[in-house]
Amino acid sequence: MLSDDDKRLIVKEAANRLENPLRRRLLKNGLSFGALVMLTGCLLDDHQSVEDMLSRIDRMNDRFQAALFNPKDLAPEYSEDMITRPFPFNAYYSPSQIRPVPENYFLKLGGLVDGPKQITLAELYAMPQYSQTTRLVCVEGWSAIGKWNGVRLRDFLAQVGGDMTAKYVGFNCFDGYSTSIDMPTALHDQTFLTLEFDDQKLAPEYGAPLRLRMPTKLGFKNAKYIAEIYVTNTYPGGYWEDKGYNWFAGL
Ligand SMILES: Nc1nc2c(c(=O)[nH]1)N[C@H]1C(S)=C(S)[C@@H](COP(=O)(O)O)O[C@H]1N2
Ligand SMILES: [Mo]
Repeated sequence: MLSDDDKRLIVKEAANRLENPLRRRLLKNGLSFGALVMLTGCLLDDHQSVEDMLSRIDRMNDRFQAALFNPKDLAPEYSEDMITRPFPFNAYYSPSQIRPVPENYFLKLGGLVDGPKQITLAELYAMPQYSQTTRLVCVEGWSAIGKWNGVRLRDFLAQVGGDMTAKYVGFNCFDGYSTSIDMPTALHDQTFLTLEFDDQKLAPEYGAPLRLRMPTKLGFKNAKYIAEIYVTNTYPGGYWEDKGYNWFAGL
């Protein structure tokens, strides 16, 4: 049997895991032990069921954010005189550890894709090009405005025969990094595979030769040095997501 103290601790931990906007919604009405049991369908009578409940809360955060995401809402665009120079570099390692990607670069394709299994940079440049001047927001507490040019991921998926009814698009990177996004975000107007930063070919620190850029998601979802893109219905996770960062990571 759980003591009242145990129950209080469990509710507290659950509340900590909740992220806005779900957090605001649930805490407004007071989050009780009974409400948690009902909400997650977990009995909360042993250690394992508490763990299950907490991971269900993580998925609930994602679902709630996904439900609120309006694929037609555009993130703000800025004028070019507002671009942050120099633009910050960030990765899970220091700048001295940046390694150039292979010279004979090509992008691999995997999963639910009908068309080619690989794509060259020339083929990417041949697709319709768009530009965005938007703010990149890092969870570590900084943000910066930059200009990125490239192709819409939506156009790209159409061209390579990606299954746009699938749930996820995953990204594997040359530096061992990985991330994944929901299909509605993949199809959003401002979700780009970018080839240029500040009207120049992407520099090594900013993800050369190809990076994902989405102003509707936190910085860590914006994969640099993309080696492979795959389409899947199996939850792919990612480098930070597997360490407990919120997967949806919407802005
Ligand atoms: N391949 C790869 N992509 C990555 C990262 C990384 O470590 N490796 N870091 C992410 C994080 S946490 C942020 S904030 C942005 C930073 O992009 P920037 O270096 O262009 O500012 O890249 C994201 N994409
Ligand atoms: Mo970040």
